[in-house]
Amino acid sequence: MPARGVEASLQRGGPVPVYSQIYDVLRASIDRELPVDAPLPSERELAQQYGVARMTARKTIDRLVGEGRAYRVPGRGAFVARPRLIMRVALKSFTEDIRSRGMRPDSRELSRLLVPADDEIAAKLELSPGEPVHLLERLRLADNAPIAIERSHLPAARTPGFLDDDLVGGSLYAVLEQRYGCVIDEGEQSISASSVGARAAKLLGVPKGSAALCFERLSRAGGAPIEYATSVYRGDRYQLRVTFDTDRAGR
Ligand code: 16G
Repeated sequence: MPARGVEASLQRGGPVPVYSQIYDVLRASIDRELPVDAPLPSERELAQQYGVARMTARKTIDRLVGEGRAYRVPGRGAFVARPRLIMRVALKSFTEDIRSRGMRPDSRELSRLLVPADDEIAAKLELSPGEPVHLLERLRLADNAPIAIERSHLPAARTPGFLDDDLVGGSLYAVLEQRYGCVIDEGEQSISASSVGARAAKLLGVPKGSAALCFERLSRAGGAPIEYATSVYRGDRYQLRVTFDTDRAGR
């Protein structure tokens, strides 16, 4: 584990949030030094050692747990997890994904707003509640058929002028890269089964209650969250493709 005094090497107020820097230190320890089932520092220890709020320490551990690099035992803390098979879901944009299937992607914008982040969105984007975020909601189409409804939340501080952007070519990721210099290089995605509600059914052109896949994706650029998105995909039109890999070295 990092020696005491390491907090001096944290860069506060820089482009990489303190939370991400602590995560990097812990992850390096897990990858290089710590055996399976070794205890990780407690939230209290991390908070003291790095001079951060316990909430920040908890988020760091949460991320390691979410990635399968650590596991929690109630009342005892967090421990190094056994390496596991990882399904790599490529961080493709909708545009790239649909093109790679030989179809033509398109979008219909449903709303674009500047809103204060609620507690959940703020936590995901590592903002304080109430900080401004851009919300973009789109109906996504492939060969003119509705496929998904996507709601993207972007930190407004990193995307100034987004409300006026014309989203040339329809790709959000292209705009993030070309206009804001944010290249998405890391992310987490969870997928769950669901059914479509009345509004989504109408937009997607399917009966209410039809099967759907729900995606939740947090994407980072340069270590900091740039997009938190929730999407509902038609279960009858969309099949998820993943590549399968034994991720032993890069746990
Ligand atoms: C993907 C992402 C979505 C992102 C979009 C950007 C999922 C479930 N969602 O659809 O979060 O906003 O790509 O696509 O993978 P675009 O660059 O074509 O707008």
